[in-house]
Amino acid sequence: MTPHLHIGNRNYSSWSLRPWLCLRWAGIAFDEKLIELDQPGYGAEGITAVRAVSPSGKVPALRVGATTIWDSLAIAEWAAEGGTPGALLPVDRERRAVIRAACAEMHSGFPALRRDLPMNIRRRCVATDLPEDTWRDIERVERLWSALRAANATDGPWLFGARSMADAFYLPVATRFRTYAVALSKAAQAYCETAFADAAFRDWETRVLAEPVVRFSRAPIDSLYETRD
Ligand SMILES: N[C@@H](CCC(=O)N[C@@H](CS)C(=O)NCC(=O)O)C(=O)O
Repeated sequence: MTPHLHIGNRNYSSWSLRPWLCLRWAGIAFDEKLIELDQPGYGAEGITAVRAVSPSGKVPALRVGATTIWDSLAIAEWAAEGGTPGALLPVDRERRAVIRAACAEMHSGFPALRRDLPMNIRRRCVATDLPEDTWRDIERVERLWSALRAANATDGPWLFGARSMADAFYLPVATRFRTYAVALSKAAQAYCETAFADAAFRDWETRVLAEPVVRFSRAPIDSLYETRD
């Protein structure tokens, strides 16, 4: 039976993009079902259509037969275990653990970056007056990317040389830096360009750009920093 991935709006839902990329990169066939997030209950895990498919009231959720996997990291791990060997996690045990550490840091961290630079793939603006905690998050991402790129430069253009689960977890962050015109080091910018050229990401982005532009009404995602647009 083909797995169903329930996702939120492609323009905004970074948590949906991550496992979607992992499934694609792992070569796993799946159907996707989009749920509009700009609905009553948003932000309170109270959207009826989401609650019908996800016990946490949040997307993504992957339905596999009678099983529901309701978290992006768990879906990514499921894809790594059952998809093309090595597509998301390498054979080397320590390397796998470090990739998982990078994914876990994203999954459980960077609250200020998420608050002040929400994913908004189609938008371009300049973020101004960012507070100190947001800059700390940005600087940590830059340090992480630079260190990984320096260590893995000879193995390929992704964070760990070859493309891995970590790239799916940080690709939405690359789009945030682009959306809000965050200036990056040369190495970090080159990494972003690699990510933006990925065929699966381009497929997602093409679909974002083909959607009618409707401003999100239940959170100020489309109006942040508006006076400086
Ligand atoms: N830890 C979850 C986070 C999922 C999440 O926050 N999803 C957001 C959309 S990007 C959501 O469904 N929000 C609905 C709500 O808050 O009501 C994961 O990794 O999958």
